[in-house]
Amino acid sequence: MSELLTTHPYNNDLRVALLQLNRPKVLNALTTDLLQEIVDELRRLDDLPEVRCIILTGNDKAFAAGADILKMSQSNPIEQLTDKRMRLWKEFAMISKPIIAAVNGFALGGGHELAMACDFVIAGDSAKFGQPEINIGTTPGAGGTQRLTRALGKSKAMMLALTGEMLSAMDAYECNLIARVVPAKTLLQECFEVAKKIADKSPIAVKLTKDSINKSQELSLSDGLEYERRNFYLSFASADQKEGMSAFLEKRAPEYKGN
Ligand code: CO8
Repeated sequence: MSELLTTHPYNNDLRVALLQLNRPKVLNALTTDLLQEIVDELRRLDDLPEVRCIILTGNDKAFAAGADILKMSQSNPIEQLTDKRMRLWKEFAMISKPIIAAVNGFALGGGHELAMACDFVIAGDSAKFGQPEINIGTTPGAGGTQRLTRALGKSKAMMLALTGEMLSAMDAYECNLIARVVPAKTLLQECFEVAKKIADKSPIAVKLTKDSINKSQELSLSDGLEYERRNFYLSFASADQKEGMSAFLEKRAPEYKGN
């Protein structure tokens, strides 16, 4: 059976795709094969014009509890260096459609890094987030010192990564690591409502907005502002921009075609 369950469409809405990790016995621990499956599926969905937003989730107990420790324990530095895993993380970051991480239960180590690599996180109220690599004699390797520090600032990121402590969903929300906390039982439905809102927008504008915000994590403010302005200008080349503004002026709902 596949390690990745794909339900497409979600809730009979062709525009929202659900990807579900499926290694429940090991709390969705991430292997290279699973990461490859995730990336393959995301690329397929990125190419399907009807899909406007993607939800990535786990199960009630875990989004993902990290890289697979059994597999990792048998690994050596050269294997790690030559493994395709790091390329897969880069490919994950190249997906142009929005990806919402829907997190119930544990999002730890590589699992937390996977959630942070998504565009935003919505969590059930019993979710737990952390970088516990320090507990097993190693250090984060897929963004846990970089994305976490950008999200929380140095002091909180340092404390979390050095102690291996977990953050509750509410703590993660209060320090801006995640976008929303909802009752655990309604997590997917709440994510779907958010995904539908995104799906209603112009796919071109969504793509440009995602691109500009992601660039803000890497560029200086003046370079980022310049980048943003160019994406703003570019949106005016789309029929969707004409449709959006006409619909507003004509007091009707826009019909975006993604061109
Ligand atoms: N890898 C492999 N197996 C795991 C993992 C994991 N990360 N996490 C849990 N499991 C397994 C357990 O061994 C157990 O298996 P079994 O039933 O055969 O004994 C099963 O899942 C259930 O787990 P527990 O019995 O431990 O469940 P608890 O509810 O008691 O505890 C915890 C849940 C607290 C989440 C606990 O399982 C735990 O601490 N897990 C390890 C968390 C961790 O250290 N994660 C970081 C791993 S290192 C990492 O992610 C580095 C990333 C670098 C880049 C990533 C590239 C992919």
